[in-house]
Amino acid sequence: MKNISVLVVILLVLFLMGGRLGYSQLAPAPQGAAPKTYDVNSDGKPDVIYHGDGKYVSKVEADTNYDGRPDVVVHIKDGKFESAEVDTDYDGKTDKKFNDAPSFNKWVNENKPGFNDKLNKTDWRIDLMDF
Ligand SMILES: [Ca+2]
Ligand SMILES: [Ca+2]
Repeated sequence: MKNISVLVVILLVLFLMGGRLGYSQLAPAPQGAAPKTYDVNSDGKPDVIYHGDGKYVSKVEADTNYDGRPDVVVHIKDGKFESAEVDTDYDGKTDKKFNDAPSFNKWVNENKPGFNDKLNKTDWRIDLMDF
C-alpha cells in the first residue's frame, strides 16, 4: 500500500514536470503575429481587436458603438491589466481612464455588458497562438 502511494507521487511529479517542460518549450507567437478580431454584433465587421506583443495579448481595442472606430483601448503588460482608456461620447478623444482592473470591469459590466467576455478578464496571459 505504501509502495503504491510512493509510485503515485513519483508519477504525479513526473507528470507535472513534463507538463511544465512541455509548456516552456512552446515557441512564443512570432513578433507581429496577426491580431485576433471578433465581430461582437455579427455584422461582418470586427469590433474587438486583440494585439499581441510577441507572446501575450498586449492591447485590446474595441468599437463598442459599432461606428468603425475604436472607443475602448485596454493596455496589458506581461499578461496583466495596466490601464484602459474610454471615449464615452465617441468623438475620438479619451474621456475616461482606468488604472485598475476592478473599476474598468465594473464600467464595462454596467455600460457595455455585450463586451464583458472580450474585455473583462482577470488573466490576460492569452497566447495569441491559442485562439
Ligand atoms: Ca461588428
Ligand atoms: Ca466606436
